[in-house]
Amino acid sequence: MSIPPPADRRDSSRVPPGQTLTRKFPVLHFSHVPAFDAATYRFRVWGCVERPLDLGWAELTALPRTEDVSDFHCVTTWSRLDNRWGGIAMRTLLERVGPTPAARHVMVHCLDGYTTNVPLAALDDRDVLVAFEHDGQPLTAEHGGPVRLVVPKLYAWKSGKWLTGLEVMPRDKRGFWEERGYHNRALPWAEERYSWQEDAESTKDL
Ligand SMILES: Nc1nc2c(c(=O)[nH]1)N[C@H]1C(S)=C(S)[C@@H](COP(=O)(O)O)O[C@H]1N2
Ligand SMILES: [Mo]
Repeated sequence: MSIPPPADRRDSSRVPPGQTLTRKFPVLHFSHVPAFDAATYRFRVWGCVERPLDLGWAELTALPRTEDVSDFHCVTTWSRLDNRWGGIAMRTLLERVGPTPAARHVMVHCLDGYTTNVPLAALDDRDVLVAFEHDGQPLTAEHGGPVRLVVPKLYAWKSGKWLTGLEVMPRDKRGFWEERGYHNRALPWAEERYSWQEDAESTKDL
């Protein structure tokens, strides 16, 4: 009897083109880890929504939780499989706020001033979480703790760390990296890394 290889070496069908697997969990951000203060923290959802949210830390962390296992692909070419994220399902939040008919895109806002844009349709997926935990442990500060967004089907720069809010918009607008040469849509399976690769469809609402 032979010992089976680890899942991440066995299953190359789960690794998008141009990506390499890692079992580590690299840390990437444009600046420093921001100071988090639960006493002053607010989580807001505003813009094209019927019922805007403005929650303190205790209120946010009291919302119903779920877990989901997904793969994480960074544009710098590492992929990490089977991340078990724990947090609030984005669909739960979307039900609460009720996007209006005009809602099309979302700007993700973070404590360090980082922003990133995603189509509302990309957030409306069962693997999208407002996460507090990773692989059974509270998120470390360097990985966005205590709270980050996780959008596994897009390159990792769309998963804002130290999440503070979601601005629901009628049109599209580029976030931090999208303004600096990264692809507006960022689908790993299509290798949408850089803005020079963009087509009309991926920028149609800008
Ligand atoms: N707030 C914030 N979120 C961020 C970033 C950042 O600079 N600030 N960097 C992004 C980038 S480029 C990547 S690849 C992932 C990395 O997440 P990790 O450090 O947990 O691996 O976080 C994304 N989220
Ligand atoms: Mo990144």
